[in-house]
Order: sequence, then C-alpha cells, then structure tokens
Amino acid sequence: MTKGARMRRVKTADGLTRRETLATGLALGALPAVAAAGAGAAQADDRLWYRQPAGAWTEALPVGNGRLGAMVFGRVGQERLQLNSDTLWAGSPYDPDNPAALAALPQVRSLLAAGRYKEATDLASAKLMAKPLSQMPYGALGDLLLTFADARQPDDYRRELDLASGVATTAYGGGGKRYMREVFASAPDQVIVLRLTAEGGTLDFDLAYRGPHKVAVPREQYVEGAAPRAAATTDWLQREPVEPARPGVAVAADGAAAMLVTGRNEASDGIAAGLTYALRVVAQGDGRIVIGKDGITVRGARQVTLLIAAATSYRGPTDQSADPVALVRSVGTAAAAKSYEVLRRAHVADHAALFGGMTIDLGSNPAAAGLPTDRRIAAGESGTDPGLAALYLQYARYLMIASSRPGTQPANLQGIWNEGTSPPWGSKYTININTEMNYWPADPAGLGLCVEPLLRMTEELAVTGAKTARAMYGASGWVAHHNTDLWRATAPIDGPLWGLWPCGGAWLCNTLFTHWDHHRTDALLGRLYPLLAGATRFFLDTLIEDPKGRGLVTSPSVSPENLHPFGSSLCVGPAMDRQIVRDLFANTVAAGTRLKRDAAWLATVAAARAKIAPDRIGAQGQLQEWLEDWDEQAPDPHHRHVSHLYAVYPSGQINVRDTPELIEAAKVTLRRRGDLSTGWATAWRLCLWARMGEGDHAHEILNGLLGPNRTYPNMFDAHPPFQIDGNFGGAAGIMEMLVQSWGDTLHLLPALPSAWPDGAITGFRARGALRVDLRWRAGRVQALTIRGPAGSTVAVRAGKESFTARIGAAGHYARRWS
Ligand code: FUC
Repeated sequence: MTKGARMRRVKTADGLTRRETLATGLALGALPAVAAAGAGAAQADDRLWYRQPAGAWTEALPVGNGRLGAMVFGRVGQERLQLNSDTLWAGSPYDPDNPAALAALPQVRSLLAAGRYKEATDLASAKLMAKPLSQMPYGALGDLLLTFADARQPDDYRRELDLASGVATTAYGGGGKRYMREVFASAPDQVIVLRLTAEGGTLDFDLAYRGPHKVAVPREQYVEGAAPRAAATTDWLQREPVEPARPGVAVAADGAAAMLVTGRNEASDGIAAGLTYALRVVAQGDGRIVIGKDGITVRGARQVTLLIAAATSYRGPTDQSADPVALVRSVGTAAAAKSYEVLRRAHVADHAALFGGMTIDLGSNPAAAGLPTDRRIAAGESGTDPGLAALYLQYARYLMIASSRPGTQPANLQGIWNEGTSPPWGSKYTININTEMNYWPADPAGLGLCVEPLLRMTEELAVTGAKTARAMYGASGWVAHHNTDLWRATAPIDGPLWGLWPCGGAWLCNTLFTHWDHHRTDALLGRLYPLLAGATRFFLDTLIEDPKGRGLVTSPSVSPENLHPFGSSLCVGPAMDRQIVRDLFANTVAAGTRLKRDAAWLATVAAARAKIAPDRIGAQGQLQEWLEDWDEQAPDPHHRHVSHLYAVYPSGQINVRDTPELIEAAKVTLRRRGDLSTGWATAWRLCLWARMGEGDHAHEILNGLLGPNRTYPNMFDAHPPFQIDGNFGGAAGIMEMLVQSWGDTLHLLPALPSAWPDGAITGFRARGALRVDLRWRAGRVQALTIRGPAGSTVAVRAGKESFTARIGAAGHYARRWS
C-alpha cells in the first residue's frame, strides 16, 4: 500500500471509504479515460482488473460471504454468475468405518515389521479401508445467465475486483451508451447482490437458471500439465446455451418479484442424496420486470437490482432438517426491504473491517503496476513486479474473508468456488496438507476470525473420529485420516498409499493450537483442550515400540503419498508422524497445564513424548523421510509432498537457532526435491526457504508461483487444476519472508529478498496476541511498533541484533532506527 493509497482510504460521511467513492465515480462517469489510462494510482492498489470479459472459468472473478459464492464473468452479450453454496455437497450422513479392520490391524503391523510391504499393502487394501472407498464431493449450485438481446461489442470495457471493498465491477460502453454492473456477496444480509445500471440506453435481458452440470477438467490440465492461458482473442458477445431445467430441478415464480429454484444434491458412491436446496432471485428496478416460469425478463430498465439468496437443508453432519425455501424467502424479503445503497454500505463496512486490518508495501515497478492483472501474471515469473506479490497476499486475505466466516464451512480445496459436479479431488478437505495450508496465513494476516469454521469442523471430526478409532483400531480418543467431507467422514479412503495415514486430526489440532497461540484466550483453549486430549489418547493407545529400539512410532502409516523403494508408501513411523505427534503431545501438555487439568495424565503424555523416535540424518546428509534411510532410493526424488519438513514449517521443532545440523539436513532434502512443483507444493517450498532464512531463494520460488504456470488469469492458484491452497500457502510464505514468530521470538526481516529493499507491513499478527507494524529501508528495519498485552515482554531479533521489547501500560511499544 503506497502512502498515497493510504491517504485515499479516508472514511467519508456515508461510511464508504473515500477510495471507494472515487472508484465508483470513475467507473460510472469517466470510463473511457480509465480504460485508456490503465495506469496510475487507481491500479497500483488492491485491485484485480481486466480489459476483457472472462472466457474460461479461471478468468472470472470470485465473490463470497463465506457461505455463498459466485464467479462473475463480466460478459457483454450474456452475464454469467456461477453460484455455490458451502453446504451443497453430494450424499447424506454415512458410516464409512470398516469393522474388518480391527482383526486385520495386528497382521498388517506384523507384515510391515517384517518388511513385507506388498503383502501388508494388499491386506490393508482388503481390510483396512473405508466403505465406500471415496468420500462425498462438493457440488455446485448452477448458473444465472442474463442474456442481453441487443448487446454489441463495446468501445471501452473494464472489469475489476476491488479487494478492499469486496465489490466486483463491470463497466462498458459505446455509442453514447454506458452500462455498469456491481456484484458483491453480503455477509450481513446473506445475499449476493447484482446491480445493473444503464445510461443513454436501457437494460433489456432475460434471466435464466441453469442447473449444475458435470465439469471435468481435461486430464492434460492435471498435475504435471501447464495451466491453460487465456484465449488470445476475446469473444465479446460470448453466450452459453440456456438448457432446460434438469429432472429434479424446479423453477417457478415466487410472488410478483421473485424466481424460486428448488433442487436436490447428488448421490455418490452408493450414498443417497440427502439434501435439498433453494435459490431465490428477487428482481427490483424500473422498466418492465416479469417473473415467468422460465425466469425473469427485464425490458426498458435503467437500473435493476437482483438479490440472490440460497440455502440447503444441511444443519450439521447428522441433521438435514433445515427448510431452504423458508430460509431464502426470509433473507430475500429482509434484503428487499433495504435500498441498494444501504445493502452496499453494510457489505463494504463489514468487509473492510476485516480486510483493512493489514497493509503491505513491497515497492512498486510502475511499468508493471499499470498493467491489467492478467498481463502482470503473464510476466510474473520475471520477478520484476513487487506489487504483484503484495497483491497476491491481499488477494489471499480477500479469498479467506470470502470463503471462511464464523458459522460457515471451512475453505475446501477450492474455497467455496467450484464450477460443477465432479470437481478435482472432490473439492473436499484433504487434511494431509491442503486444508492446514489454507489456514496458514489466517492469523498472521489478521484474519483469526476466519479460523472458526476449522475449529468447528475439528470438533465434529472428533465425534466421527472417536467412532473410527474404536471401530477400526480398538483405540480411545479420536482419529482422522487424510481426507474429510461435509459429513465429517474419518475412515481411510482412496487406498492405503494415500489414505492410511492416522495424523490428519492431529495436524488439525496443531494448526488450531497455533491459532490459539495468536490470541491466548482461555475460552478458546477450553474449547481446544478436549480435541487435543482426544487426539493424544488415540496415539497413546496406538503408538508402538520400534522393534529396533529407536522409540515410539505409528504403524501402519505413510509419509503422505510418497512411495518408498519397496513399491508402496505403507510403512512404520514416517518422520512426519513423529513430528506431528511430538507437537500434539507438547500442545496437549501446554494446554492442560495452563487450564490446570489432568496433571497426572499430562505427565504420562510428556513421558510418551520423550520416547518418540527422533529425527534422523541419512547417508546423503538429508533429513530422513522415513525411519529407514530410504530417501536416495525412493522412486520420485522430486515428489511434491515434503512431509518430513513439517518440523521446519509450519512447526518450529527444527529451526536455524536451536537445531542447525537438522536445518542443514533439511536443506539437502529440499535442494534435492527441487524448487517448483504443483501450486501448493511450490508454496510450501517457499515457506520452508523463508523459514530457513534464505530470502533470495524464497523469492525465486515465489516468482514461479506468481507466473502463468501456477496462477490463472483471475489469480487463482493452479495446482493445476485450480486449488486454493497455493493462494493461501503463497500468502503465508510472503509474510514469512518479512516477519516470523517462533521459538518465543519475533524475527524481523528474517528472509528479506534483495528485490524488496524498501517496504512496510502493518497489522501482522504474531504469537502472544501481538500486532506488529514494520517499515524497512535499504534492507534494514527502520521503524517497529508492537501492540500487545500491557506489561508483557517480547524477545525480538532483527538481523544480528537481539533485544527485549517491553510493552507499555498502554499496550504499545515503538522503536525507530536511525
Ligand atoms: C493431495 C496432493 C495432491 C492434491 C490433492 C487434493 O493428494 O498430493 O497434489 O493436492 O491432495
């Protein structure tokens, strides 16, 4: 954020920020000038903008209120809003636990102990896996298509997403006519609002609903393939077919001003469809508005406001008794009683209260900053556009606010944005990295509030996971494996090579403990403790002694998704498990001690922790991924998962200050793995090099993430295909280069790359309930402000200097360097 931009963010009397007011004025009044100028302050800040409508879905701009999402295409001949509701998943409550597991478990362990990996894997496949073998996929809510009969190619065009206000704008015109649309997803009013206006002409369109359809990402766009580029030419009047409603979907008028759609979710893998949904669109405006049985027709209007409400019958993992029709009627009617301006102001105030909590300035390259966002991304790998990295961080913060709010579902593999049924990997919750990565930036970026859905999901997993622990392991406590879904299934899925990993719940617990550490309230700790204690009990019951005497280990398990040299990934005691359980036990002891609970039991936990097999350095000097030194023979030396580096980041067990030999080993490992991988795996490498204090290396990896191979034109992360974890992990990595919070110390500029000599970050949140503002010049800290609990002390490290910051009675510490 430049100084100029900050100055423009002054509140005006009507509650909008002044910057907001300017943007609206520009889009309406002086459009050709804006479109032509393309540069200057309005583009240098927190906006994504384009000179053409979205062709592919990954060019459309996302809005969301945590629960409802829409992708806005900004097309001229036919606007497309592709919709999602966070609880519209396939299936119904189901019990995937496999009762055959209990008897087979000791045999699988014996086979593994004997090194008979193939037999162990075959037996695990037959007896230890969930039924069904897959979980339920996330779905889609269909599209609203607004077809404009008399549309023509405009003379000027601009669409943008203003991250600070959470409003997507499309403005175009020609021949004396000027059209503008604004879209936002309101959390206070629980509706998506689309406002259309026309000057010098009228709005004439037909609105139709198209039910969700199967969207399959072509195989060649998966994993190893490159993310597709935007089309070279623009189809200005692109229209998609308006199909008749599918069986089971009903469209009807609902009173004089609304259209009501009702439908069902899908069945999947033998699990019946158990949810209904409703979507209601209220149309208000001048001109002639007619609600028909196929949709809404608008003729001769100058302004129209659509209020889109959606809901499902989902209330919780075992309860689908909500009445979606009643819900959409009540929110739609309440919103319709307010003016557009009132709705917009409430939305902007609500969004800005969260978004405004952090600013970042990494310097600017004016030539790059003036370009439309897709062109900046196309050149992203050059590393010459520091503003793009700042925008990437702010976009991740925007996506977090839009996809994870108190009371909603957590952000899944795609946040809440998903084009159709059958999404990649079911757009579920993959908890062997992806879901945890989603939440890495939340607290540091001042969005701790957005973590609440993850806490609630983990509470629900502790219920289903207790059944899985009992049924499949004969263990107390609770367990979750590598994936879960809306129904909170916890049994191992997909096959042993992926699913037979018992640490998903434990990693969620550790993620939530880190969340607590950023706030340190006893209320939150009181909610967390039963989860930590339950996860701990499972491991106390299931850890076994390594036959070679190296300590306590998990079995069976995998080092997530990586094959070892014996044709399987199934193994005993992979490093990641030992590291995660070590953190879990430490966190449980810390939480219980602080809450003054279970002292004797906590001593048992601490004793067990001390017996967990330690990290090992292998023959190549690498940090061993497995208990045995197999790394050199593993078939995929560049495997995307770097599971055994969990201890470096996000954990701090291995760090540059306390365990330098293990850090050197981690570097050997990471160099061998390579810098670039899938989107999320690239983001993890970025976080790791940053944590290890190698700013220029981290910056090089970041450039790979920001370029067109790993970022789509709408700035969504490309796994490929789209997966939102890279956005969030990348944002965490950018912050990690500037400020770190581990080992009871605040580390300032620990991995500042030479490409960002001057800059500032405000609103960074560190462990210990601290808020940090930092400014640097010529690569050195210039000004530091810490806000935190009055009277507390903070150990700070800046370059070679270490000092103690004493927070004064006013909760404030400040220092300047000359
Ligand atoms: C894990 C990863 C894949 C993908 C999937 C959703 O299985 O190994 O790369 O991110 O999750």
